Amino acid sequence: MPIPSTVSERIVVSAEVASALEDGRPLVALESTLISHGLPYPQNLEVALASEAAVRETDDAVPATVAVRDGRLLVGLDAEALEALATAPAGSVRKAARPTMAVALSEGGWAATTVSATMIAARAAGIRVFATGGIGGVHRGALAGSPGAAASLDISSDLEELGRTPMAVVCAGPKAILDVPATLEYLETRGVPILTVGQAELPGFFARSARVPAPHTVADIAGAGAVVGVHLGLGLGSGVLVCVPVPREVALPEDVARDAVERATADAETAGVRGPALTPWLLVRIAELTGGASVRANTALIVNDARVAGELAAHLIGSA
Ligand code: PSU
Ligand code: MN
Repeated sequence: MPIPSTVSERIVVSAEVASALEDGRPLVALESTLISHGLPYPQNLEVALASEAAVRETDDAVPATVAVRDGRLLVGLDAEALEALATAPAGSVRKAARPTMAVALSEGGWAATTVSATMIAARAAGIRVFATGGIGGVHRGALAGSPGAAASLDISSDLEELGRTPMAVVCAGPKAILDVPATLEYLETRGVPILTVGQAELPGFFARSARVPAPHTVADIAGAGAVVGVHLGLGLGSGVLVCVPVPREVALPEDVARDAVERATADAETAGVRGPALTPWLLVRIAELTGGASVRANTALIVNDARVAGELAAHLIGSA
């Protein structure tokens, strides 16, 4: 029987990422599910390229977009690979998370990595900072169904990964489609510090505020870097969530975001959408309901997170 290959043996690191690792330069992992499942073409490709450029705004910082291809975990994609992922026909790219990584690796072809799968690959490659748009979490209705419906127990594997993989994950808050207070409780239970940069309320993904107090606020990215450095140094095993609000000029007003999320959630229930298809379905529905404004917010917040992550990675190695 052949010896199964480990995560490390399956990793293919691009030449640029490999030399950045060797030279001790700041590195930022980027995920690929938001390219294949989170945003429409061409915004998905624009955001993938702009995120890489945003990481590079910090001197010496190098982006490493992660995806699965033909049984390999790629860490660092070139422009051609990004385009292939962004233009693949709907439904042809799998969504690889911790529970679906083995299937994605055994089937051949492309798979996009979610937060959980990207963290697994980034850790094995030696990368400590990762930027995404919004993490997955406890879905509304996960713990208690609406009258007549059972609890779905749909809790993203992103949360378990944050509990067990030491890495800083920069986001604009848990996705607004979630039960945000329950998501915070889950992260607390799993030992994940949640740092919000520059404001007292937790960022609300499409909106500046989730209308939930931030568990802890740091003044700026340097302040976040200091806490992240201590947390990772302690070796507790868990990750750290760093939340930065969506840029003001494209943020959705809180009531607009809330109404769209509530309507989309009700529509998903009526349509019977559940499981891994739910998050992408809701994002598409919210885009329709907001006339595209949610997509503008989503793309801007992803790029902003990548820029912040580049700075954070530089602080962590003491070069900024
Ligand atoms: N951030 C975005 N858009 C996305 C995602 C994050 O702005 O589409 C993806 C991430 O890959 C995250 C996933 O891990 O959504 C969560 O999916 P689920 O709820 O099925 O675990
Ligand atoms: Mn799920």
